[in-house]
Amino acid sequence: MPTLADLEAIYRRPFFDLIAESRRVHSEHWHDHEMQLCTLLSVKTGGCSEDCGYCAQSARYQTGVDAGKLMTTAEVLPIAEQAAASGATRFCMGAAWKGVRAGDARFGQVLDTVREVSKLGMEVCVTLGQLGDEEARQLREAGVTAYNHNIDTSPEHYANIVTTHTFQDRLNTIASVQRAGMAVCCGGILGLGESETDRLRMLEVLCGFNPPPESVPINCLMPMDGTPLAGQQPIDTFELVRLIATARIVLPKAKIRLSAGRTLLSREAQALCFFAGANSIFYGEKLLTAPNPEADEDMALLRELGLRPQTPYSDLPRPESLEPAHA
Ligand code: SAM
Ligand code: DTB
Ligand code: SF4
Repeated sequence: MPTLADLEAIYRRPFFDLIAESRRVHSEHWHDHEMQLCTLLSVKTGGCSEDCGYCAQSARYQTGVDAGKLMTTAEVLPIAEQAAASGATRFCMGAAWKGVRAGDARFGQVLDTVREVSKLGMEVCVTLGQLGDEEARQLREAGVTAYNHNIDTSPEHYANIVTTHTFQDRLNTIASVQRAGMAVCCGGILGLGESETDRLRMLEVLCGFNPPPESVPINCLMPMDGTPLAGQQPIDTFELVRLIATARIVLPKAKIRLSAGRTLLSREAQALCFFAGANSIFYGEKLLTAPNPEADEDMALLRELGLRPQTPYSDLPRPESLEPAHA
């Protein structure tokens, strides 16, 4: 397991040496020309009890995002079908909740939705906040492939950003997800006023997971009006590429997702991130509340770079319900 000093040494290498090495590691573990395309849907938007300082969906800040109701299965299904038809390989549903409890009617509704969406052939990811072993077991049984729960920053910086739950709460949820046998999707945000060392500490924590995360979203802060972090400056592209390259080297089997913030990056900056090892993006014109590049712009960029969408489940066990029936 790399120490912080190991991570610093990798991260600080001359830029071209760093990205040449991350590209080498990438080619050893992945099909060079594949990109995972994940579509996001906010199934329950806004009104969240938590005070995450970057988030437009916290009820504590005047962001202009109103609290919505949980979408029904019938509302979600056509959107998921459309995502599958336009080439998405993973469908990720997010809810602005502190967490979920087994037996709660709204959690039951999410389970029903997962059961239906998982029949469409895409990988199914959900991000619902904190959970325990029983909730994780039920999600797994309903057909969830991966659970997204980010640590977001270093353990040292976390309390400057969120006070309504702790870094340890995040780790506890991730441990329940792992015990249930779901893949863990866990990463963070750059641009929260953290130092480069904080970013590497975040990677150090991710490297300590057993097993390591299946996917690692790297979000660039989308500054949200009304939140405490509304005035943050965008992060430097070379710092972003260095972090992606370092993540690729130390987490060779994880999908590295260039997540929120691509609307703030040029096509060339995105290409550099892909070269350095990012092999997954959010696909579709909306994230949860924030904008994302248009789907046809992204398809054009992939074509330009000679990249193609990754087949669902190409590196994960396929659920029984999707196996071809035996005669
Ligand atoms: N409530 C759940 C939770 O906190 O895990 C799920 C939804 S939450 C919006 C999922 C993730 O989105 C956060 O952990 C954070 O990494 C990312 N995110 C939220 N707002 C963001 C922003 N303004 N810019 C970049 N990433 C953001
Ligand atoms: C993740 O790491 N990024 C996504 C997903 N997991 C759920 C969310 C990005 C949210 C960006 C801000 C917004 O849309 O409100
Ligand atoms: Fe709520 Fe999640 Fe936003 Fe935090 S990041 S305020 S927990 S929706």
